[in-house]
Amino acid sequence: MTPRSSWMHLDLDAFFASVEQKLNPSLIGKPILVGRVDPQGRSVPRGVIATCSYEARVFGCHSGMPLFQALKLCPQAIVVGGHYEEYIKASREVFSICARYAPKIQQIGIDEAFLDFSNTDLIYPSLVDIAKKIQKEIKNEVGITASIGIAASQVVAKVASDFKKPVGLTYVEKGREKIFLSPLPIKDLPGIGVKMEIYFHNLGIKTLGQLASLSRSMIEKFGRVPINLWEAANGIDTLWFEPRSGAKSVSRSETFEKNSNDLKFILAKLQALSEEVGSELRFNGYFGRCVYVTIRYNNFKTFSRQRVLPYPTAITREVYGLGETLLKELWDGYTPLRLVGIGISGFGENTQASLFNTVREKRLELEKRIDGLRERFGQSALVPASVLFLAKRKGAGG
Ligand code: TTP
Ligand code: MG
Repeated sequence: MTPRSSWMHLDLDAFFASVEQKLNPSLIGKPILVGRVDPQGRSVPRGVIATCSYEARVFGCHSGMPLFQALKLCPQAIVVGGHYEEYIKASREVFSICARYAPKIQQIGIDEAFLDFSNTDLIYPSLVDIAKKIQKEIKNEVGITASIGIAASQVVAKVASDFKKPVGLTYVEKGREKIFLSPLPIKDLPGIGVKMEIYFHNLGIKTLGQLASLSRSMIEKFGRVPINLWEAANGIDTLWFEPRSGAKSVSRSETFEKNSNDLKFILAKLQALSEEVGSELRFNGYFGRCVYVTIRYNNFKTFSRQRVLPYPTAITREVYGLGETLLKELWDGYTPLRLVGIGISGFGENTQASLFNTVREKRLELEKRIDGLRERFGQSALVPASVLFLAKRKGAGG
């Protein structure tokens, strides 16, 4: 039997927004923006939205758009706060459903994964049927929807999952890749970013078909254009998605409701953000070495500082510990801040470099157990004392 590669790419639809709709069914069918709300439930017109429901996309709203702009486009939209722990829980449930069928899963983000069905023709004569089953089980058991693309290569499967959203299912037969890609705008190909899109548009190249029809030597002359993007447009499979290459860093930041120069408040925010960063690290099995902190003053001037840990970590306490040091070095201590953020990059193996390994391993295990408890009983089940202080102040800055 000749080896046969078959990939499914699954991407959840309007993921955070769908989870919010599931948690509060009165939001179903309505335009919602996942942004921030104050303790009275009023929307906070600062910061950007993480995502929005498809009902809001009709008005032109999209991920990463400033909240005030999204509200201008769609004034009737309902703004809901993010429940990060619920997203992680839903994501785990989704990928455990995928694992019922897919022999191998390569997760590349919180809401997307490649399912490797290569050489499974004998057990699964129809991958379309399997994809339908997966979609149905996700809908029934998790209460949200997914779009799926099926193709012989990862890149085409990924483009296919995005082809008809939401609740899309697109199968691109082997040999028909080029025909499928041809009419699509070049930005639909992963790897073609905004800059390259402008570059091609200036040359009059708008579709993947136009890109594919250029000669190899012409592409080579462009120099700046990776040849494997042109090959992908031609249906030649040379693009490969490294497992977990989706994330080069994990970070969280928050714009305060009111600017604050209260160190206790700012550190409590930093701790809460570190908890989210740590939990995402552990969820994805990442270990990072380089911690960075960002602050933004009320005049929008933004500063960052980073430092490398002696060993890669996924321990919240270590991320926060270095973060606190960096924040104190970075901030002048009196000018009010508008935003604080923390992140970690430099992912590598969980090397056993320290003499205090067993202590660190135990701490990691403890934090993983806390993740599990939070997943079952909610984020507030176990809250560090400093973050509890935030709850008492109802999230307001000083
Ligand atoms: P995406 O899959 O890019 O978006 P989506 O699932 O909301 O919508 P689509 O139906 O087009 O797939 O991202 C998954 C989640 O990641 C998204 O729900 C929110 C979060 N996210 C951010 O927090 N910031 C961002 O800029 C983006 C793009 C996503
Ligand atoms: Mg998605």
